[in-house]
Amino acid sequence: MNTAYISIGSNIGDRLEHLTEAVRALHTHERIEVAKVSSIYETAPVGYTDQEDFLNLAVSVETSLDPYTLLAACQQIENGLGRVRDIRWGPRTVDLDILLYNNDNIEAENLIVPHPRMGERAFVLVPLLEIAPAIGHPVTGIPFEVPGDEGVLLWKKIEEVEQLLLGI
Ligand code: GSY
Repeated sequence: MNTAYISIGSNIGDRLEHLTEAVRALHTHERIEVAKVSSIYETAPVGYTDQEDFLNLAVSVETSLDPYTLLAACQQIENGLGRVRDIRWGPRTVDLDILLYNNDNIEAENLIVPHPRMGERAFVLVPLLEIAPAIGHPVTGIPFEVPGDEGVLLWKKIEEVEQLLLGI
């Protein structure tokens, strides 16, 4: 079995509903089990800033899928929830980014793991470190540290999210 960490974000329409649907879709996949969910954070947009605030969370999954098939499953969930890829870094119904897959270092055309920008993004690291506090970079072993949590506000606490999304 493999462990992967996935960052999920939404900033269009019913953001909570989109996150909920995305986590449920992962969890109901026959070869993916969502093991942990973080709190949900409301976060200021990074990159293309002229857009609405996001809701973001991180999940850990146990999966028998290889990373590329996991990526395809994530993209299928995005497409199923109506994601249209138009503006790069622009608004999105839902976005699932594979952050880490075991301790693998993957540099393929369609998949880079660890996610190349995760070390600079508080909206990724605040939720990730909540569910994996001691996690480090698979190559360097250096623990990830949040580069200041400005623009990242707690929106729904982890206990409520666990209940909502995992029924625990
Ligand atoms: O890479 C994920 C999409 N995205 C986000 C996001 O999820 N949250 C915030 N706060 N900013 C973002 N910019 C992009 S692109």
